[in-house]
Amino acid sequence: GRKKPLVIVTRKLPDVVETRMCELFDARLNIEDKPMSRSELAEAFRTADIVVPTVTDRIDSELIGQAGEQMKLIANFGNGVDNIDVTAAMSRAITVTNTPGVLTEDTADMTMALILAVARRIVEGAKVIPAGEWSGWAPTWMLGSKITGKRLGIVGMGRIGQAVALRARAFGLQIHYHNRRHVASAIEEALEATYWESLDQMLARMDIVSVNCPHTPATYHVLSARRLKVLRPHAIVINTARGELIDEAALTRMLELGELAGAGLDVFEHEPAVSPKLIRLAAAGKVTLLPHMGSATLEGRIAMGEKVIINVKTFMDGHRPPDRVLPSML
Ligand code: 8YV
Repeated sequence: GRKKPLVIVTRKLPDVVETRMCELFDARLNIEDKPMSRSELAEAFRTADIVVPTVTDRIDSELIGQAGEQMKLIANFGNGVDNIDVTAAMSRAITVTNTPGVLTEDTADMTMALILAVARRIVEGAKVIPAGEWSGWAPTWMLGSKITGKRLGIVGMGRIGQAVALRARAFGLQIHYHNRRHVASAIEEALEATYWESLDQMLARMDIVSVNCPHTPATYHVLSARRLKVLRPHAIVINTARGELIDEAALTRMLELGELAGAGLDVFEHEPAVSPKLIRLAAAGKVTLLPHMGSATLEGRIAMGEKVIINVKTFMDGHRPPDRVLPSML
């Protein structure tokens, strides 16, 4: 029969995904799950027909420039494609796909979890009993801030932003959002969501702000030092999207100075490095820090793998893969 395409997968994926990949493709897996070095990645691009990278692989123009003639598809295991120079891939006629839709709910759940954790001091509280430090209930101890009735401002009202809004509604939060455009009016009405064309004007009025947009050149530091200053001192900031969306140093400074009430961060500007200042703020109960776990469910990872497989298979069959990413989408 037809020669199976060589598919190089850069990281360890769930067993069921790897098994299926081996049935369908000539798949080269990463059994030890050590991230590939730069030269290993370059070698992959020289030899593979298809590469399946993750957020931890930087697929820049230099790497794409080294791709062999046979290299035709980058099937990202992940939704965000900020790790890939999509324009450079296009110019080499390499198709790029991602895995949208299947991590929406899990990421929105984690956003809600961080809102609750920060506002209700869950992480701080959870340390008390194991530390043997609980001497009993007291009326004014461990007081957080009420969620119900507060204003949530969502920056980026795509699939994940809308899923956050849906959850937040059930908690009695008032939904506000900034986006390039209005969402469909039926959705806006169902969520009783208020659209803000001006991000600054929205920020000035919010109790909680959650960023849920992709990281692109246009959204880099969308919460810049200047914009963070617009927030009121009781506001909390949540990020389950990408670290680059927020000026992390400026955010940290404001938290240290008490110019913001708290933050819940699942992503960072220089992952996996997290500044000692942020870690100190976590120890002081000001921020909750999670290690990029937003989409980390077994079901979600398997669904992401299935998406990758469908994209690869469709592409190999000579059709347009369902989750093709175009530079115009970024
Ligand atoms: C993963 C994510 O952590 O899909 C994304 O954009 O951030 C997460 O699902 C990662 O991207 C997998 O490559």
